[in-house]
Amino acid sequence: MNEPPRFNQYQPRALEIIDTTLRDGQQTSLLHDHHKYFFTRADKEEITRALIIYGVKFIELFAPLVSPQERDDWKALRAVRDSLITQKGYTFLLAHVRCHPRDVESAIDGGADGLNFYIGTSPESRAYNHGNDLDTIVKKAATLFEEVRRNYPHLILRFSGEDAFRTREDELFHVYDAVAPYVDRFGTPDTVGIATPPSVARRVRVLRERYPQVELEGHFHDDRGFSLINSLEAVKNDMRYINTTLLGIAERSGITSMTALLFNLYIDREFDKLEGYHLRGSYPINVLAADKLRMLVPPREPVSLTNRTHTAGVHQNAVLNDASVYEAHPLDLFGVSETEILLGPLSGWNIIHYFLKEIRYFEIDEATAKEIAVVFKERVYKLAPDISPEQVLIDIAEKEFGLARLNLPQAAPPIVQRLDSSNGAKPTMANGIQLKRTTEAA
Ligand code: HCA
Repeated sequence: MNEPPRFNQYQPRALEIIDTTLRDGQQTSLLHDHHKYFFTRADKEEITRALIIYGVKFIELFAPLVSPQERDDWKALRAVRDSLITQKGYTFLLAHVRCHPRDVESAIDGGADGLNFYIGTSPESRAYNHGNDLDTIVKKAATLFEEVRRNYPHLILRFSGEDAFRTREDELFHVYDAVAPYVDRFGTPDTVGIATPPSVARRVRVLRERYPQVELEGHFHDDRGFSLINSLEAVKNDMRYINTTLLGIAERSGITSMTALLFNLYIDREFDKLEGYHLRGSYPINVLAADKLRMLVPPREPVSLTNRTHTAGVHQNAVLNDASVYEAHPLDLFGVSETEILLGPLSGWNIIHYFLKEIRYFEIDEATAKEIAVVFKERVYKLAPDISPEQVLIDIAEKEFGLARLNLPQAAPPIVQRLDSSNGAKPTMANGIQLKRTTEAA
Protein backbone atom coordinates (compact mmCIF):
# COMPACT_ATOMS: atom_id res chain seq x y z
CA MET A 1 0.00 0.00 0.00
CA ASN A 2 2.92 2.32 -0.73
CA GLU A 3 1.92 5.56 -2.40
CA PRO A 4 3.97 8.41 -3.84
CA PRO A 5 5.53 10.50 -1.04
CA ARG A 6 3.73 13.71 -1.96
CA PHE A 7 4.76 15.46 1.21
CA ASN A 8 8.45 15.06 0.33
CA GLN A 9 7.78 17.02 -2.83
CA TYR A 10 6.10 19.86 -0.97
CA GLN A 11 8.14 22.84 0.16
CA PRO A 12 6.44 24.10 3.35
CA ARG A 13 5.96 27.85 3.69
CA ALA A 14 7.14 29.91 6.66
CA LEU A 15 3.65 29.51 8.14
CA GLU A 16 1.43 26.54 7.46
CA ILE A 17 -2.09 26.80 8.80
CA ILE A 18 -3.52 23.42 9.77
CA ASP A 19 -7.20 24.19 9.69
CA THR A 20 -9.29 22.11 12.08
CA THR A 21 -12.72 23.73 11.57
CA LEU A 22 -14.09 20.35 10.53
CA ARG A 23 -12.53 18.57 13.55
CA ASP A 24 -12.09 20.75 16.66
CA GLY A 25 -14.42 23.32 15.08
CA GLN A 26 -17.13 20.72 14.93
CA GLN A 27 -16.70 20.28 18.69
CA THR A 28 -18.01 23.81 19.29
CA SER A 29 -21.06 24.10 21.49
CA LEU A 30 -22.33 26.78 19.10
CA LEU A 31 -23.55 24.00 16.83
CA HIS A 32 -25.74 22.85 19.72
CA ASP A 33 -26.84 26.36 20.67
CA HIS A 34 -28.27 26.79 17.21
CA HIS A 35 -29.77 23.30 17.06
CA LYS A 36 -27.56 22.33 14.18
CA TYR A 37 -25.32 19.75 15.96
CA PHE A 38 -23.04 18.92 13.01
CA PHE A 39 -21.90 20.26 9.68
CA THR A 40 -23.73 18.62 6.80
CA ARG A 41 -21.75 17.13 3.97
CA ALA A 42 -22.62 20.11 1.78
CA ASP A 43 -21.35 22.45 4.55
CA LYS A 44 -18.11 20.52 4.75
CA GLU A 45 -17.64 20.52 1.00
CA GLU A 46 -18.14 24.28 0.84
CA ILE A 47 -15.83 24.93 3.79
CA THR A 48 -13.15 22.64 2.36
CA ARG A 49 -13.38 24.32 -1.06
CA ALA A 50 -13.21 27.77 0.51
CA LEU A 51 -10.20 26.83 2.67
CA ILE A 52 -8.31 25.43 -0.31
CA ILE A 53 -9.07 28.49 -2.42
CA TYR A 54 -7.94 30.65 0.51
CA GLY A 55 -4.56 28.91 0.39
CA VAL A 56 -4.73 26.42 3.26
CA LYS A 57 -2.64 23.30 2.53
CA PHE A 58 -3.43 21.16 5.57
CA ILE A 59 -6.94 20.32 6.73
CA GLU A 60 -7.62 18.19 9.80
CA LEU A 61 -10.67 15.93 9.91
CA PHE A 62 -11.96 13.45 12.46
CA ALA A 63 -10.80 9.87 12.07
CA PRO A 64 -13.29 8.14 9.76
CA LEU A 65 -14.25 5.63 12.46
CA VAL A 66 -15.87 8.38 14.54
CA SER A 67 -19.16 7.78 12.69
CA PRO A 68 -20.49 6.36 9.39
CA GLN A 69 -21.22 9.96 8.36
CA GLU A 70 -17.63 11.08 8.97
CA ARG A 71 -16.38 8.03 7.08
CA ASP A 72 -18.52 8.80 4.03
CA ASP A 73 -17.63 12.50 4.21
CA TRP A 74 -13.93 11.68 3.81
CA LYS A 75 -14.62 10.42 0.30
CA ALA A 76 -16.59 13.53 -0.61
CA LEU A 77 -13.91 15.85 0.78
CA ARG A 78 -11.16 14.01 -1.07
CA ALA A 79 -13.17 14.59 -4.24
CA VAL A 80 -13.38 18.34 -3.49
CA ARG A 81 -9.63 18.41 -2.86
CA ASP A 82 -8.89 16.47 -6.06
CA SER A 83 -11.07 18.78 -8.15
CA LEU A 84 -8.91 21.74 -7.08
CA ILE A 85 -5.45 20.23 -7.59
CA THR A 86 -4.94 21.74 -11.05
CA GLN A 87 -5.93 25.19 -9.81
CA LYS A 88 -4.44 25.24 -6.32
CA GLY A 89 -1.98 22.33 -6.03
CA TYR A 90 -2.27 19.51 -3.54
CA THR A 91 -3.93 19.92 -0.12
CA PHE A 92 -3.15 17.39 2.61
CA LEU A 93 -6.08 15.87 4.49
CA LEU A 94 -5.02 14.80 7.98
CA ALA A 95 -6.91 12.46 10.29
CA HIS A 96 -7.03 13.21 14.02
CA VAL A 97 -6.37 9.79 15.59
CA ARG A 98 -5.88 8.21 18.97
CA CYS A 99 -2.82 5.98 19.38
CA HIS A 100 -4.95 3.06 18.44
CA PRO A 101 -4.60 0.65 15.48
CA ARG A 102 -8.32 0.89 14.66
CA ASP A 103 -8.11 4.67 14.26
CA VAL A 104 -5.04 4.22 12.04
CA GLU A 105 -6.72 1.61 9.83
CA SER A 106 -9.81 3.74 9.35
CA ALA A 107 -7.71 6.78 8.43
CA ILE A 108 -5.69 4.82 5.89
CA ASP A 109 -8.89 3.37 4.39
CA GLY A 110 -10.30 6.90 4.25
CA GLY A 111 -7.34 8.05 2.16
CA ALA A 112 -5.69 10.29 4.76
CA ASP A 113 -2.40 11.93 3.79
CA GLY A 114 -1.32 12.11 7.39
CA LEU A 115 -2.15 11.03 10.92
CA ASN A 116 -2.36 13.52 13.77
CA PHE A 117 -1.80 11.23 16.77
CA TYR A 118 -2.55 12.40 20.28
CA ILE A 119 -2.63 11.01 23.79
CA GLY A 120 -2.89 12.87 27.09
CA THR A 121 0.46 13.24 28.89
CA SER A 122 -0.49 15.54 31.78
CA PRO A 123 -1.09 14.10 35.27
CA GLU A 124 -4.80 14.94 34.86
CA SER A 125 -5.07 13.00 31.59
CA ARG A 126 -3.09 10.07 32.93
CA ALA A 127 -5.22 9.79 36.05
CA TYR A 128 -8.70 10.52 34.74
CA ASN A 129 -8.68 10.22 30.94
CA HIS A 130 -6.98 7.05 29.69
CA GLY A 131 -5.40 5.78 32.93
CA ASN A 132 -2.02 4.87 31.37
CA ASP A 133 1.26 5.83 33.02
CA LEU A 134 4.07 7.44 31.06
CA ASP A 135 5.94 4.20 30.36
CA THR A 136 2.80 2.57 29.00
CA ILE A 137 2.16 5.61 26.78
CA VAL A 138 5.74 5.45 25.49
CA LYS A 139 5.53 1.74 24.71
CA LYS A 140 2.13 1.96 23.07
CA ALA A 141 2.97 4.99 20.93
CA ALA A 142 6.49 4.02 19.88
CA THR A 143 5.45 0.49 18.86
CA LEU A 144 2.50 1.77 16.82
CA PHE A 145 4.39 4.61 15.14
CA GLU A 146 7.34 2.37 14.22
CA GLU A 147 4.97 -0.02 12.49
CA VAL A 148 3.01 2.72 10.71
CA ARG A 149 6.23 4.43 9.57
CA ARG A 150 7.58 1.12 8.19
CA ASN A 151 4.38 0.12 6.36
CA TYR A 152 3.17 3.55 5.21
CA PRO A 153 6.23 5.71 4.61
CA HIS A 154 4.21 8.21 2.57
CA LEU A 155 2.07 9.26 5.56
CA ILE A 156 2.82 12.49 7.41
CA LEU A 157 2.96 11.61 11.10
CA ARG A 158 2.38 14.02 13.94
CA PHE A 159 2.32 13.34 17.66
CA SER A 160 0.81 15.57 20.35
CA GLY A 161 1.07 15.08 24.08
CA GLU A 162 -2.44 16.29 24.82
CA ASP A 163 -2.46 18.90 27.59
CA ALA A 164 1.24 19.52 26.94
CA PHE A 165 1.28 22.77 28.92
CA ARG A 166 0.24 20.93 32.09
CA THR A 167 2.82 18.23 31.39
CA ARG A 168 6.18 18.74 33.09
CA GLU A 169 8.94 19.35 30.59
CA ASP A 170 11.00 16.28 31.63
CA GLU A 171 7.89 14.09 31.34
CA LEU A 172 7.08 15.47 27.90
CA PHE A 173 10.70 14.81 26.84
CA HIS A 174 10.42 11.26 28.14
CA VAL A 175 7.57 10.55 25.73
CA TYR A 176 8.79 12.71 22.81
CA ASP A 177 12.33 11.23 22.94
CA ALA A 178 10.86 7.78 22.36
CA VAL A 179 8.73 8.71 19.34
CA ALA A 180 10.93 11.40 17.74
CA PRO A 181 12.53 8.95 15.24
CA TYR A 182 9.14 8.20 13.68
CA VAL A 183 7.33 11.54 13.40
CA ASP A 184 7.47 14.61 11.15
CA ARG A 185 5.92 17.01 13.65
CA PHE A 186 5.36 17.44 17.35
CA GLY A 187 2.20 19.14 18.49
CA THR A 188 2.26 20.95 21.81
CA PRO A 189 -1.40 21.59 22.52
CA ASP A 190 -2.54 24.01 25.19
CA THR A 191 -5.62 21.88 25.73
CA VAL A 192 -7.10 23.83 28.64
CA GLY A 193 -5.89 27.31 27.73
CA ILE A 194 -3.33 27.94 30.45
CA ALA A 195 -0.36 29.01 28.31
CA THR A 196 0.97 32.55 28.22
CA PRO A 197 3.26 34.14 25.61
CA PRO A 198 6.41 33.60 27.75
CA SER A 199 5.58 29.93 28.37
CA VAL A 200 4.87 29.47 24.65
CA ALA A 201 8.19 31.08 23.68
CA ARG A 202 10.00 28.81 26.11
CA ARG A 203 8.24 25.66 24.88
CA VAL A 204 9.09 26.43 21.27
CA ARG A 205 12.74 27.06 22.18
CA VAL A 206 13.29 23.93 24.28
CA LEU A 207 11.52 21.64 21.84
CA ARG A 208 13.44 23.08 18.90
CA GLU A 209 16.75 22.67 20.73
CA ARG A 210 16.01 19.10 21.69
CA TYR A 211 14.40 17.97 18.41
CA PRO A 212 15.97 20.04 15.63
CA GLN A 213 14.86 17.56 12.97
CA VAL A 214 11.14 17.58 13.98
CA GLU A 215 8.77 20.40 12.95
CA LEU A 216 6.58 21.99 15.64
CA GLU A 217 2.84 22.60 15.68
CA GLY A 218 0.79 24.79 18.02
CA HIS A 219 -2.84 24.46 19.14
CA PHE A 220 -3.94 27.09 21.64
CA HIS A 221 -7.27 27.13 23.43
CA ASP A 222 -8.91 30.40 24.40
CA ASP A 223 -10.05 29.81 27.98
CA ARG A 224 -8.12 32.89 29.16
CA GLY A 225 -8.63 34.77 25.89
CA PHE A 226 -4.95 34.14 25.02
CA SER A 227 -5.25 31.84 22.01
CA LEU A 228 -4.48 34.57 19.49
CA ILE A 229 -1.56 36.13 21.36
CA ASN A 230 -0.12 32.68 22.06
CA SER A 231 -0.30 31.73 18.38
CA LEU A 232 1.30 35.03 17.40
CA GLU A 233 4.09 34.40 19.87
CA ALA A 234 4.62 30.88 18.54
CA VAL A 235 4.73 32.09 14.92
CA LYS A 236 7.15 34.89 15.79
CA ASN A 237 9.35 32.25 17.38
CA ASP A 238 9.25 30.41 14.04
CA MET A 239 6.84 27.66 14.90
CA ARG A 240 5.85 26.70 11.36
CA TYR A 241 2.53 24.87 11.87
CA ILE A 242 -0.43 26.41 13.71
CA ASN A 243 -3.89 24.93 14.21
CA THR A 244 -6.70 27.38 13.55
CA THR A 245 -10.39 27.31 12.76
CA LEU A 246 -12.77 29.68 11.04
CA LEU A 247 -14.04 32.18 13.63
CA GLY A 248 -11.92 30.33 16.21
CA ILE A 249 -14.68 27.82 16.90
CA ALA A 250 -13.65 24.70 18.86
CA GLU A 251 -14.23 23.04 22.24
CA ARG A 252 -15.37 25.49 24.93
CA SER A 253 -14.31 29.03 24.04
CA GLY A 254 -12.39 27.79 21.02
CA ILE A 255 -8.91 28.14 19.56
CA THR A 256 -7.17 30.71 17.34
CA SER A 257 -9.17 32.16 14.49
CA MET A 258 -7.36 31.77 11.17
CA THR A 259 -8.18 35.23 9.89
CA ALA A 260 -7.41 36.87 13.25
CA LEU A 261 -3.94 35.34 13.17
CA LEU A 262 -3.17 36.32 9.57
CA PHE A 263 -4.62 39.82 10.09
CA ASN A 264 -2.35 40.38 13.09
CA LEU A 265 0.69 39.03 11.29
CA TYR A 266 -0.04 41.54 8.54
CA ILE A 267 -0.35 44.41 11.03
CA ASP A 268 2.94 43.32 12.64
CA ARG A 269 4.56 43.27 9.16
CA GLU A 270 5.40 39.55 9.29
CA PHE A 271 4.82 39.43 5.56
CA ASP A 272 6.95 36.33 4.92
CA LYS A 273 4.43 34.37 7.04
CA LEU A 274 1.55 35.35 4.75
CA GLU A 275 2.83 33.76 1.56
CA GLY A 276 0.13 32.00 -0.42
CA TYR A 277 -2.89 33.13 1.64
CA HIS A 278 -5.66 34.94 -0.18
CA LEU A 279 -6.16 37.63 2.44
CA ARG A 280 -8.99 39.39 0.63
CA GLY A 281 -11.02 36.21 1.03
CA SER A 282 -10.84 36.54 4.85
CA TYR A 283 -14.13 38.27 5.54
CA PRO A 284 -16.04 36.25 2.95
CA ILE A 285 -14.77 32.97 4.43
CA ASN A 286 -15.81 34.18 7.90
CA VAL A 287 -19.28 35.02 6.58
CA LEU A 288 -19.46 31.55 5.07
CA ALA A 289 -18.57 29.90 8.41
CA ALA A 290 -20.99 32.12 10.34
CA ASP A 291 -23.74 31.32 7.89
CA LYS A 292 -23.18 27.59 8.45
CA LEU A 293 -23.50 28.18 12.20
CA ARG A 294 -26.67 30.25 11.67
CA MET A 295 -25.06 33.27 13.28
CA LEU A 296 -23.33 36.50 12.37
CA VAL A 297 -19.55 36.87 12.31
CA PRO A 298 -19.02 37.33 16.06
CA PRO A 299 -17.95 40.74 17.35
CA ARG A 300 -14.74 39.34 18.91
CA GLU A 301 -13.53 38.26 15.46
CA PRO A 302 -11.17 41.03 14.26
CA VAL A 303 -11.94 40.44 10.57
CA SER A 304 -15.56 41.44 10.87
CA LEU A 305 -17.95 44.12 9.79
CA THR A 306 -18.31 44.99 13.47
CA ASN A 307 -14.87 46.56 13.31
CA ARG A 308 -16.08 48.89 10.56
CA THR A 309 -19.42 49.63 12.16
CA HIS A 310 -19.94 53.04 13.71
CA THR A 311 -22.98 53.93 15.78
CA ALA A 312 -22.32 57.09 17.81
CA GLY A 313 -23.11 60.28 15.93
CA VAL A 314 -19.65 61.70 16.65
CA HIS A 315 -17.95 58.61 15.26
CA GLN A 316 -20.20 58.47 12.21
CA ASN A 317 -19.54 62.09 11.42
CA ALA A 318 -15.78 61.66 11.68
CA VAL A 319 -15.79 58.49 9.60
CA LEU A 320 -17.63 60.30 6.84
CA ASN A 321 -14.82 62.84 6.76
CA ASP A 322 -12.11 60.21 6.95
CA ALA A 323 -12.50 56.59 8.04
CA SER A 324 -9.00 56.57 9.57
CA VAL A 325 -10.32 58.49 12.59
CA TYR A 326 -11.93 55.32 13.96
CA GLU A 327 -10.49 52.65 11.66
CA ALA A 328 -6.78 52.07 12.21
CA HIS A 329 -6.36 48.76 10.41
CA PRO A 330 -6.44 47.77 6.75
CA LEU A 331 -9.61 45.69 6.99
CA ASP A 332 -10.42 46.36 3.35
CA LEU A 333 -7.38 44.21 2.42
CA PHE A 334 -9.08 41.42 4.33
CA GLY A 335 -12.32 41.76 2.42
CA VAL A 336 -14.26 43.95 4.82
CA SER A 337 -14.82 46.49 2.12
CA GLU A 338 -18.03 48.18 3.20
CA THR A 339 -18.10 50.73 5.98
CA GLU A 340 -21.34 49.74 7.60
CA ILE A 341 -23.09 52.65 9.22
CA LEU A 342 -25.90 51.65 11.52
CA LEU A 343 -28.83 53.99 11.73
CA GLY A 344 -30.37 54.41 15.15
CA PRO A 345 -31.33 56.90 17.82
CA LEU A 346 -27.72 58.09 18.13
CA SER A 347 -27.44 59.02 14.46
CA GLY A 348 -26.90 62.70 13.75
CA TRP A 349 -28.44 64.67 10.84
CA ASN A 350 -25.26 64.36 8.81
CA ILE A 351 -25.38 60.57 8.68
CA ILE A 352 -29.03 60.78 7.75
CA HIS A 353 -28.13 63.20 4.98
CA TYR A 354 -25.33 60.89 3.82
CA PHE A 355 -27.49 57.78 3.91
CA LEU A 356 -30.39 59.31 2.01
CA LYS A 357 -28.26 61.18 -0.53
CA GLU A 358 -25.23 58.95 -1.13
CA ILE A 359 -26.58 55.50 -0.43
CA ARG A 360 -30.22 55.80 -1.37
CA TYR A 361 -29.86 58.60 -3.99
CA PHE A 362 -32.56 60.98 -2.69
CA GLU A 363 -32.45 64.57 -3.84
CA ILE A 364 -32.04 66.18 -0.46
CA ASP A 365 -30.39 69.27 0.99
CA GLU A 366 -28.87 69.62 4.45
CA ALA A 367 -31.72 71.68 5.88
CA THR A 368 -34.22 68.98 4.97
CA ALA A 369 -31.93 66.33 6.40
CA LYS A 370 -31.92 68.19 9.73
CA GLU A 371 -35.71 68.28 9.78
CA ILE A 372 -35.95 64.60 8.87
CA ALA A 373 -33.46 63.78 11.63
CA VAL A 374 -35.77 65.28 14.26
CA VAL A 375 -38.70 63.14 13.08
CA PHE A 376 -36.52 60.04 12.71
CA LYS A 377 -35.04 60.28 16.21
CA GLU A 378 -38.50 60.33 17.69
CA ARG A 379 -39.92 57.60 15.41
CA VAL A 380 -37.01 55.17 15.78
CA TYR A 381 -37.87 54.56 19.44
CA LYS A 382 -41.26 53.19 18.40
CA LEU A 383 -40.03 50.70 15.81
CA ALA A 384 -42.30 47.78 14.94
CA PRO A 385 -40.29 44.54 15.26
CA ASP A 386 -40.39 43.81 11.53
CA ILE A 387 -39.27 47.19 10.28
CA SER A 388 -35.67 48.42 10.13
CA PRO A 389 -34.46 51.94 10.99
CA GLU A 390 -33.42 52.29 7.32
CA GLN A 391 -36.98 51.60 6.20
CA VAL A 392 -38.41 54.07 8.73
CA LEU A 393 -36.05 56.73 7.42
CA ILE A 394 -36.91 56.04 3.78
CA ASP A 395 -40.63 56.13 4.58
CA ILE A 396 -40.26 59.50 6.33
CA ALA A 397 -38.26 60.88 3.39
CA GLU A 398 -40.68 59.64 0.75
CA LYS A 399 -44.09 59.82 2.39
CA GLU A 400 -43.75 62.72 4.80
CA PHE A 401 -41.24 64.95 3.00
CA GLY A 402 -42.15 63.94 -0.55
CA LEU A 403 -38.53 63.42 -1.57
CA ALA A 404 -37.75 61.80 -4.91
CA ARG A 405 -34.77 59.68 -5.86
CA LEU A 406 -32.31 60.41 -8.59
CA ASN A 407 -32.67 58.02 -11.45
CA LEU A 408 -29.17 56.52 -11.25
CA PRO A 409 -28.08 53.12 -12.50
CA GLN A 410 -28.19 50.67 -9.61
CA ALA A 411 -24.82 50.40 -7.90
CA ALA A 412 -23.35 47.04 -6.87
CA PRO A 413 -25.12 46.07 -3.67
CA PRO A 414 -22.96 46.02 -0.57
CA ILE A 415 -21.78 42.89 1.18
CA VAL A 416 -23.74 42.39 4.36
CA GLN A 417 -24.35 39.58 6.75
CA ARG A 418 -27.98 38.56 6.77
CA LEU A 419 -29.36 35.60 8.60
CA ASP A 420 -32.82 35.58 7.11
CA SER A 421 -33.53 35.59 3.42
CA SER A 422 -36.98 37.09 3.85
CA ASN A 423 -35.73 40.31 2.28
CA GLY A 424 -34.95 38.35 -0.87
CA ALA A 425 -31.21 38.03 -0.17
CA LYS A 426 -29.65 35.65 -2.64
CA PRO A 427 -26.26 34.04 -2.22
CA THR A 428 -23.74 35.06 -4.88
CA MET A 429 -20.25 33.76 -5.54
CA ALA A 430 -17.10 35.78 -5.03
CA ASN A 431 -13.71 34.11 -5.20
CA GLY A 432 -15.47 30.79 -5.03
CA ILE A 433 -16.86 31.68 -1.61
CA GLN A 434 -20.53 32.18 -0.96
CA LEU A 435 -21.56 35.64 0.08
CA LYS A 436 -24.90 37.22 0.65
CA ARG A 437 -25.70 40.55 -0.84
CA THR A 438 -28.72 42.71 -0.25
CA THR A 439 -31.09 42.84 -3.14
CA GLU A 440 -32.91 45.79 -1.68
CA ALA A 441 -33.24 48.43 -4.39
CA ALA A 442 -30.77 51.25 -4.07
C1 HCA B 1 -9.11 17.11 21.53
C2 HCA B 1 -7.95 17.76 22.26
C3 HCA B 1 -7.09 18.65 21.42
C4 HCA B 1 -6.10 17.88 20.58
C5 HCA B 1 -5.04 18.75 19.97
C6 HCA B 1 -4.03 17.98 19.15
C7 HCA B 1 -6.35 19.54 22.44
O1 HCA B 1 -10.08 17.79 21.22
O2 HCA B 1 -9.02 15.92 21.28
O3 HCA B 1 -4.36 16.92 18.63
O4 HCA B 1 -2.89 18.48 19.01
O5 HCA B 1 -6.67 20.70 22.55
O6 HCA B 1 -5.48 18.99 23.11
O7 HCA B 1 -7.88 19.48 20.61
